[in-house]
Amino acid sequence: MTHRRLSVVAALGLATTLGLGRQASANDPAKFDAMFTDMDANSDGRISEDEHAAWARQKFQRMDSDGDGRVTASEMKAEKSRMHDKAGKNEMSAEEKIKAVDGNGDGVLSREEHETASKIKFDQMDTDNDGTLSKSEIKAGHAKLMTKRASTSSTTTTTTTTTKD
Ligand SMILES: [Ca+2]
Ligand SMILES: [Ca+2]
Ligand SMILES: [Ca+2]
Repeated sequence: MTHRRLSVVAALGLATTLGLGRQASANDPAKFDAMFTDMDANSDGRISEDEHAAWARQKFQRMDSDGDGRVTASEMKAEKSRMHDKAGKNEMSAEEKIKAVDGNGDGVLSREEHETASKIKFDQMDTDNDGTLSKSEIKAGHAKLMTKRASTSSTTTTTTTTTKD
């Protein structure tokens, strides 16, 4: 009797575990909340430009494991796996992320380049231009910025205008 009941409980437990396992992804809401709380130093529920800059600096320092003030693609990847952050299907690779903000094109992210990029990111995410980021602004912005823009090529089509006299 008791044996039978135990196996039913075990089967239910297994089903739940499997179901939850499939849900765990990079867009984990609990992970997002933790990140937001981390950024929101004064806990007012909004991220100011200073809070965002401070958080970005911290993130840079975490990624820069050898402390030389530059983040390579492999340092970026190592930090990602330390955080158990799996890349989304359409997420840019570390190389692509660096390339997007690599001002001098050396394939390495400098502290200044990271700072400039995070400032630009802040402005892009602040869609209502109130100088702070709400939770939903970050959520929307993060998803947009980290995803490969498939349509970029269409906007860069060269217009061949032949000027005739
Ligand atoms: Ca705040
Ligand atoms: Ca480094
Ligand atoms: Ca805003």
